[in-house]
Amino acid sequence: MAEELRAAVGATQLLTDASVVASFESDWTGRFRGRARCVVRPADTAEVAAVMAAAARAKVPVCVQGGNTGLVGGSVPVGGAILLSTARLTALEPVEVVSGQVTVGAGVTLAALQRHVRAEGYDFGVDFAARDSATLGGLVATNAGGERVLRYGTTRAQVLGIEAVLADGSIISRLGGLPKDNTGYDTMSLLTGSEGTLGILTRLRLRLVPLLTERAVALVAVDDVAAALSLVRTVRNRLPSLEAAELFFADGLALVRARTGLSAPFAEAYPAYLVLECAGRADPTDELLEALAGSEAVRDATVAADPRGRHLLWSYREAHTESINSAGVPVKLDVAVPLTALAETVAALPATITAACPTARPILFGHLNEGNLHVNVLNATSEAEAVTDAVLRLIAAHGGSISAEHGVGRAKRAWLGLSRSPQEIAMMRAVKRGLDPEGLLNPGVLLDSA
Ligand code: FAD
Ligand code: 2HG
Ligand code: ZN
Repeated sequence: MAEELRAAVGATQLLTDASVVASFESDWTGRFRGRARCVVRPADTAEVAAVMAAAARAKVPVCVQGGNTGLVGGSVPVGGAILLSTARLTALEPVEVVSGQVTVGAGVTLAALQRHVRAEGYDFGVDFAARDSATLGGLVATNAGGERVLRYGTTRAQVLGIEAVLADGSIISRLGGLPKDNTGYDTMSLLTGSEGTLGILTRLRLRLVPLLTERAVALVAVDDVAAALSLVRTVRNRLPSLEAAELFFADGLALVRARTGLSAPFAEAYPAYLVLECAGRADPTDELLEALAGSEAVRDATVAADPRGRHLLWSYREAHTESINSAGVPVKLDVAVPLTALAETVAALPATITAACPTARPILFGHLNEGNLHVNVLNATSEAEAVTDAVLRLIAAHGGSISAEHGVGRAKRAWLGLSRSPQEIAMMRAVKRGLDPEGLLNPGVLLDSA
């Protein structure tokens, strides 16, 4: 096996030293840990295919890892799998200006893609705080959402083509970038969000959006979720340039301030806060100020249009994940409910969580317009399963999804049946069996290995 892997990627790209391999064996949050037999770092699709063919011959599982910023344990190897790192799949092809598309390697980070396409007057429709490490392969494999879904949709809406290696080592490649192409089943969409269980993504053809440099960000204090929803409705109706509406609460703000040293945004403390961002060809600041002035939901607000000021206001929101982790390893859940049930769900969550674990300290925040809540629970590691079960059942009872944007991974596999019917799960299993009959790709992620 080692000989074949060495032949596939070259001796220097097969890593077997235990201390080096160990750095690939745990996740960003510190919640998941596994074991890999080795790490391989292929340079292109052909090398990935050679690795997969060797693994298939030896019936050894392969775990795919991009930036390892995933939050559901999907990039952590188990059972002595080969860890395939996409760190060297970093080709950035020239932007095709006429179509507003680009083809990139799966290991390109989101920040590198942003720099590349912004130089040509384009932007990418998905953005979030892990941009410096998260890779495009990871974004597509998890169908990442982030902060601009309100305007541009999730990663799936940006994917126009994929090159990937299947479990038997064969290659599928469709990078032509046709926005309209209804020829049979949508295989690209199937691979999107498949969390490394159906194929290893090696190259991606992406749709770009116009680069909008005139931006205004508002940090707004509100009383509660109902007020936040009413404000977003008002702003959205008046300003089609709205692209982000992010929600957090007083306890999250306190954690962020303790971690970052940021000052209080307002003289008074409020129960809830929204970050709103508008972007266009003309400076949207006046329009945004007018919309805020016209809404009774606003208790206080501050607006910035210059890059430093905008970055500062975003920090109150984007520093949540890191600040929570610095206070302890949380039980981390990513869920969505219909907007009509959001206020009720937010009200019910703390009691539901403390009933499952009396010491628990829940921190909620999220992407308001999609009803996407990030439920982080500190001081609850010993009761992680009970807390997870209680939260996910509450979400399902409100017609929600147990997995909004981070995926199922290893973290939520056992609760899949709360959001998908037995018939749909049987269909997923049939697809997995058809494409990966030996269960070699990311076993135990999304579906159990059986
Ligand atoms: P990894 O963590 O390496 O892998 C994630 C999953 O994708 C695994 O199952 C892995 O096997 C699979 N995978 C990775 N690359 C490939 C490939 N080339 N082919 C096949 N499978 C592959 N997510 C959001 O959706 N929205 C957010 O707003 C958001 N914010 C975040 C903020 C912070 C601070 C952090 C730490 C994470 C955040 N995330 C967010 C989660 C995470 O960044 C995303 O899920 C991201 O898409 C993962 O990319 P990655 O390269 O790190 O993937
Ligand atoms: C975000 O929106 C990410 O910042 C991370 O999806 C969420 O830390 C989390 O729970
Ligand atoms: Zn998020």
